[in-house]
Amino acid sequence: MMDRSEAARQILRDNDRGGYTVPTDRLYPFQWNWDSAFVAMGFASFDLARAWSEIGCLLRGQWEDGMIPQIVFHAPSDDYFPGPGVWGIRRDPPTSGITQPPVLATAARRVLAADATAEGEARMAAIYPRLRDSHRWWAAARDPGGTGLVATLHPWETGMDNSPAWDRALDRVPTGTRTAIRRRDTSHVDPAFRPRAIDYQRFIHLVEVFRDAGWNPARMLAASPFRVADVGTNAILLRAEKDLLHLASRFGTPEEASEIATRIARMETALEHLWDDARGHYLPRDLISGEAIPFRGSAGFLPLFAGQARHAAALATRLEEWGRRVKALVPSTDPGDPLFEPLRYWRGPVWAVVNWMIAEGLHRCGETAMAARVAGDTRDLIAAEGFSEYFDPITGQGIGGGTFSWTAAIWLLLEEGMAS
Ligand code: 9WN
Repeated sequence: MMDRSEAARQILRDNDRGGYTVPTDRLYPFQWNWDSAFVAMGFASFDLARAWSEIGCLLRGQWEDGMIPQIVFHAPSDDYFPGPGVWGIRRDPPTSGITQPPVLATAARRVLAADATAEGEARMAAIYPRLRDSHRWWAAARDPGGTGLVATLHPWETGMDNSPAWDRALDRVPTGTRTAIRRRDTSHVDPAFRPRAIDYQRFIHLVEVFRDAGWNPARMLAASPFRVADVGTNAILLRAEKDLLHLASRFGTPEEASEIATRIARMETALEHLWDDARGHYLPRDLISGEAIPFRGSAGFLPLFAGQARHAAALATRLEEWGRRVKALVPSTDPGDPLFEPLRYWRGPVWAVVNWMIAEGLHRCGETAMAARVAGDTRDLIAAEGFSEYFDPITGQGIGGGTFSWTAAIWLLLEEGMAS
């Protein structure tokens, strides 16, 4: 039998479509933004050229204003809805018109660390301006008021699509659509494990609002009936800004470095405002009502990934509590929450990528025992069930798509151990 690490490498090779990787065959036949960032880090452990090309292919989809889209449609496929026709964006390659959590600068820094050669430096020098522009886009398009928190306009942008965190905020989104909804996901995996029909109606309604706004960032921000400050996206962006700052000292100008440092200081302060003492967790905020969303999810641990150590001990205690209710950490929803559903996509299951970021963050913030536990649980799940899309935290069963690229990548990253 092939050893698990070789199997992980084989999945990345099998999901390669010529320079970029699909998340998994058929269910997701295009290149996804944050999936590719993790995949690039995974490739960096055995194929540096391929790690760089993963990033390069994703950047082929970058818009002139700096946005890196959620999906790049490099080649046609009927296996996924909504395809390029629904987005109606005429670009080459076609893309979707929203984004996803910005892991890319963090990934690029890690790939460079693995490729400390003149060639690696040259590749990074070419990529750095693109990363700089994408972070400027986040600030200009999603935080024009300079609050230190970026807005997310679609649940797909959070990467945690149907999390209970968005239930209330989504109530404002009408369910009517002009587009016929022809889902393909439910023919690839059990519909009980996927978002519901009504979720999709709202997801597509939002796409239509943005299409009507001509994909103009200011008009989208003003018109969107869904506008939240996602803890995950903001924490990942803060971490990415720190990695970009590191890169700027070698590939950018002093002015750029100070521009990034200014944003970092603002974000560090703003992220702490999402901490809720009574609930002992970082909570997302509904930016339309201005109120905190009283939901405890796995994203609430991600400020640790950004190096926010202030509440590390409290968060480790919370994980211990959750760990008494489940077999495997970290469920995407608090297992004591009535909305917890262990099998339905982002409403309960464990995701290896989120676990890796949480473990990395715990380690970075000095909670090394809990970091080892989260990393160990992740390895055990994959060792027992294979490279599933996600896992039932109660039983450990692997669910969703099999042979998943980012799960394979995380196996390889866990092999390398935690950054010191
Ligand atoms: C929509 C590819 C993506 C992940 C997301 C995950 C899921 C897409 C979908 O799959 O989202 O972007 O159609 O369900 O929620 O995090 O990037 O793996």
